[in-house]
Amino acid sequence: MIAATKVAEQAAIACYDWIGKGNEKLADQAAVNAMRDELNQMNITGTVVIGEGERDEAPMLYIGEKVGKSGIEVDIALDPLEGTTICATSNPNSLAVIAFANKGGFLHAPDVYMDKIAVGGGLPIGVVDLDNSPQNNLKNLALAKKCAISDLQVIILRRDRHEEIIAKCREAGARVKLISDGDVAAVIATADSEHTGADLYLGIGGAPEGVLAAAALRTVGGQMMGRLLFEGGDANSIRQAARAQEMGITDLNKKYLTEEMAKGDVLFIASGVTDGAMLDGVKKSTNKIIVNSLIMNSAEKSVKKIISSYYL
Ligand code: VTB
Repeated sequence: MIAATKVAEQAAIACYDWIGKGNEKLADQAAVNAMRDELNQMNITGTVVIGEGERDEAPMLYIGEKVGKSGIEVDIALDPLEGTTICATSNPNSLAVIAFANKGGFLHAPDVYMDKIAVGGGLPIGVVDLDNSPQNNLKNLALAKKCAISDLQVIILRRDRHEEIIAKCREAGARVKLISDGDVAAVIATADSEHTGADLYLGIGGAPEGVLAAAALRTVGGQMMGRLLFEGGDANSIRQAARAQEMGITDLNKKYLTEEMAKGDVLFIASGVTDGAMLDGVKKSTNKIIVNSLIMNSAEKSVKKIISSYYL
């Protein structure tokens, strides 16, 4: 587990020099290089199933890439820098993220959008549902949490496509927190709603990020639902649907539950790049660099926070 943690830590540290520098691409590249180098030090036979993109588009950490020296066979979902724009503009909640599962543990989600809903642990199964209205979800969540809807905070990506659900949540009386980017961090925040104030995540974001978020929620018994979106009817959406079918997805309209996106034993690690609700970002002093990580282990049912100092 220490080696696995170092993979995320080193990706986060590699971003340090790019925080606030306005260059998403170079920030991401630094994270990818560091994560790949560390992964290749591990005694695993790893296959990237959620990665930086298709082989011909992403030279490193592409879907299907083999990593590690050799050892136990694992599938890997990763995002070396989740929130490249956040990092480039020095805003909150960019993360280096990686998750490990047994072979076949992760949904092989193509790089399309996913409609998502997520809540943290300790709630009745099915308390919220992707197919319910925001009003009904908020009503049921308030009942389960024994609070008023006005006590609930919903996190939603600030996008035009979300205007309607934002309005509906506000009409129902909930508070809405709009974020510029980074829905993996937003979903993870629901796992610790007492501290983060995040009761519900709603909206459309990336499908690979959805699988990573599900991997995190597994440990705390959180609930997430996701449906892949192949909208538009244009050449691109048709190509994406065909690619999803190639990747083994037969029902393009399926509503995936947490365990269907990340099943079996899952180890999820996120290291903070910039300061956020759950994790502090990377800090540097004269002689050391400090990085904070969250380690969620579904087999142990444990969540650990590790602060590492690497001396320069
Ligand atoms: C989504 C979200 C990510 O980028 O992929 C978003 O899941 C991109 O959405 O967390 P748009 O195409 O609407 O800009 C993130 O916010 C950051 O990678």
